[in-house]
Amino acid sequence: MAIERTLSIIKPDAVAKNVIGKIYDRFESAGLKIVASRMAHLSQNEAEQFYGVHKDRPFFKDLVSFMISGPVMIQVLQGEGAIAKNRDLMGATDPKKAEKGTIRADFADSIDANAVHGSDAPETAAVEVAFFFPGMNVFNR
Ligand code: RTP
Ligand code: MG
Repeated sequence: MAIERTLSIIKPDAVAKNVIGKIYDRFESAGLKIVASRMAHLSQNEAEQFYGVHKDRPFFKDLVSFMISGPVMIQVLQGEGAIAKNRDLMGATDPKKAEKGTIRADFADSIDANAVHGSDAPETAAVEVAFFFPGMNVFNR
């Protein structure tokens, strides 16, 4: 399997719960390297752009207001099959349906406040990494 990069966001609920380190440990223990990271408080415009694929969905407004409700931790994860591996670590979108031991099962409260975002395919990963880390701020370690 190829070495990939994927975009991960620790959402405002998990940042507020003080579990950034615990979530980083899940990534590192699974063999994913954090090759870029920064904390940010997204503007409405940034959140709307980032989740633009969902703009016609009924949950879009709630999703955007949740994502701007507090700071987020944004990182690029690198490793073998990083995109699928991160999605496995995250668990299902709805934490009630997420497998035990996944990040969402352990740290998320609801389908809206679901602790983490992860890119879902190579195409979206490339776009999302470039969105938050344009240019050379990703370290090839
Ligand atoms: P994410 O993009 O944040 O990693 O989540 P995901 O791929 O697991 O789910 P996605 O379908 O991309 O939806 C993005 C976010 O929108 C909220 N959502 N609410 N009420 C609903 O039916 C519903 N469906 C999705 C979730 O917070 C989800 O993470
Ligand atoms: Mg998604």
